[in-house]
Amino acid sequence: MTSHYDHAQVQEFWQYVWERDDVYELDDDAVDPTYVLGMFPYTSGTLHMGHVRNYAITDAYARYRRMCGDDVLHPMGWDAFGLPAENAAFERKTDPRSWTEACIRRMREELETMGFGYDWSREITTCEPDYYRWNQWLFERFYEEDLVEYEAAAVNWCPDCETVLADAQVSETDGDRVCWRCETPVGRRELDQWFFTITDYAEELHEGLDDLEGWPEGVREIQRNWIGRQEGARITFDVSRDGGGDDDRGDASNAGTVDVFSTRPETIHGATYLAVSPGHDLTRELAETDDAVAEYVDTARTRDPDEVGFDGVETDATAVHPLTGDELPVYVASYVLEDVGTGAVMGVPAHNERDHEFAREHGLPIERVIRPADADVDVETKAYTGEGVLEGSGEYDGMESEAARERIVAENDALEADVTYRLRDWLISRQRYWGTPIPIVHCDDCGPVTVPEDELPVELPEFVRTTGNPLDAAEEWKQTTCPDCGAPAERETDTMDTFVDSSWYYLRFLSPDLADAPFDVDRADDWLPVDVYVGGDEHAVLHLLYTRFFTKALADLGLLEEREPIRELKSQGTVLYDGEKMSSSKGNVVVPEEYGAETTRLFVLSAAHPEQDFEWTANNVRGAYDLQQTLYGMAADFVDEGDTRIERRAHDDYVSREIDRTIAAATEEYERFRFHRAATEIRELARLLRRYREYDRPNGAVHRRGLLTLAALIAPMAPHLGEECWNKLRGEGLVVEADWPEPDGNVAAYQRERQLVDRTLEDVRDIVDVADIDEPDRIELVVAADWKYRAAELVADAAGDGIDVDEIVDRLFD
Ligand code: ANZ
Ligand code: ZN
Repeated sequence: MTSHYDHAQVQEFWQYVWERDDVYELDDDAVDPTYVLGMFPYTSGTLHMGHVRNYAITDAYARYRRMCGDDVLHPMGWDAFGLPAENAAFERKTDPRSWTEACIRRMREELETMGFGYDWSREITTCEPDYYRWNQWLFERFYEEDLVEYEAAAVNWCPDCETVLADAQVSETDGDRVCWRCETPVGRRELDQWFFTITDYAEELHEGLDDLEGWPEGVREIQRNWIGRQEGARITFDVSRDGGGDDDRGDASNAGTVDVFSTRPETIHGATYLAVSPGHDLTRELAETDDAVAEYVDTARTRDPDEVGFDGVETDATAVHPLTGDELPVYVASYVLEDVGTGAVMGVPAHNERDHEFAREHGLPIERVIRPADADVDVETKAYTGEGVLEGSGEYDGMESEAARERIVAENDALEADVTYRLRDWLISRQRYWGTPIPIVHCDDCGPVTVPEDELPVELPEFVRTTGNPLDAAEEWKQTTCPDCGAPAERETDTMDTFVDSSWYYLRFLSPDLADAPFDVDRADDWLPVDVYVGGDEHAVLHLLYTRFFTKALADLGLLEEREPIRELKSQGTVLYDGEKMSSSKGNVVVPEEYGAETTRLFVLSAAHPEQDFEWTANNVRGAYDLQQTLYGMAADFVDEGDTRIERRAHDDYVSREIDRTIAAATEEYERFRFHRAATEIRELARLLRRYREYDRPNGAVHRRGLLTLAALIAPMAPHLGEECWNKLRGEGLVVEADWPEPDGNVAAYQRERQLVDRTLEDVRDIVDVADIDEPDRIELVVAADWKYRAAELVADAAGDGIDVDEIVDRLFD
């Protein structure tokens, strides 16, 4: 008789028991617990398949470690600030807080349905003043440490709504960038905004990547590119102005010097012009007296920053080549980026593609100074950017470019070795409501002043519906007095980028209720870093880079010992559906009604390695469902049958050793996050145990141990099923709190023996052509003391009459 596994009832029951017994709560006194974290979800209102996979992975690992005897920290919280809540509130005539709270309730329920084992006593929600006050507090500590800057930066501006638009609020219509609400073409505007100077840590962020051995190389490479460390030289050019080109005025004024950054300083003899960005100091100076420059700067500024053309304007300034003394024209050009390097370049058209384009456009000379190995290369048509031998470079002629690169820098005062980074400072200002208010008061006399610590948090005022930033409209909230001089002053109305919230949330889980600090520093020294962090690889840069930056900054503030937040990082692959990324719009497939929530977990874990993409198919889900039914049915049958054999025979030893082998193999797979392979081991053992039972009346102790092993091994992936089987077999205790199984015997010795048997079997089959030997027969064969002889006998049997067993044995063992 088989009992049906009623998943709904089973899930509900064990979830109740776990909660009643607080099994997932971590004691604050724990010493160095294993910290397992999944990227906390944005409170969109519903879990999608990516979340389920993410959290199934962390949950399985957390449960595995717990059964291994570790204290485990496995918390959950909500990334609750951000524009979507504000938009939803605007559209649904509610407010972001109510909307977000409703989302959290629903999502928490969904997580609970899945049976994930979180320590909910540590739940955090970033939009709560209890949480975001620490964003403000940290902002102020950063401010004191000069990690905060207030500078003009361009924003998207809708002239009709008179409001700043986030990038996500800019739509593309026929190549035009328009406002998402009124479809007016979007312009650019300069506003003073707040930055974290992450670039102060560029070198450490770059260098530290080499040591992050627990991170996927792909993610490290993305960060490396993002940081964009480049070695090269800073080269100083004297620049002078010829006041309009009229000789008789004779008042050429010295405009000073311009530094350029180049990764190829050895090409300096090929420089035929100098170009500065529209935002460069020299440009500003030139624009005062040169209308053409002023006009060019105006048009360049309103343009979309992403579309780089090779337009530019020649100026009346002249640069002196520091090595040859030649005079070079100076241009203002928008392809020279203001915040890259020094915001100025020496133009080497023969060896740099962009300079080549610019030179062609403006009729500038192209002078080859590196001879490529391939004589056919013509730098008039295309820049040659490779290495080669120097020519047209005076005393450096004939040198290899790589060697000359260092030499030229070492031997000339105008050149100095330098490093630049592509990484920009982190603009944290958002002209939106639903975020952490930046704790600043603007005073006419004192400038920006930080809000005193004892006045934190600066809480958000009530939400009002407006097209612009509701904080601008909150007059009463905005008007305040200057903390320094007491004069009337206005609050900063920018809020923080939500990536600030997620940069340190992993720390808040250590002591979520702490009232006088963002986190308990002693516990942080003890519990950190995060041992395993799992999430989507779309976070390879922003979030994961900001978190690293925060950790280093906090260490420099004396709050942390660790300088890296995450030891091991796992980026989970995508769940596909008909070849596309699975999304909520594909229907409610997260929790298939007929199979139950746990089937989903088991399926996403057993389908593929966590880092691999896989296809969601009804068939494969069915496979996970069947495994559940099988394991449950086996435990139920065992209990129902009762009557078992006590005496022990040879093949019982075989099964016993197979149980040991499975434990060892599955443990290894769990260690390496290869849950899909652990599932395969489990399936195989289940198959063996079924045949064991069919073969003969099984030994009760061996059989029971096998079934308990299955319950324990499946429990991290399918905890409800694990509990149900465990409970059936033992009648007491929880599998979540059970010890991870250990082999009874010597697995290594047994492995060798098994290999030997397999090889012998093959040999036998080489001699006598028979079909595959059945598993039950093999069981007997393997466990028998005189197995070699019996192997031969068996094969002979299978092959039929006329074969002499002794002859086979002779041939096998001589
Ligand atoms: C002269 C030179 C000669 C360069 C040469 C390269 C090759 P990539 O090209 O990605 O390796 N650069 C420096 N500052 C810049 C700015 N503000 N805006 C635009 N371009 C800038 O990046 C390094 C090169 O980018 C630098 O090396 C510089 O051009 C250019 F045969 O200097 B090079
Ligand atoms: Zn003041």
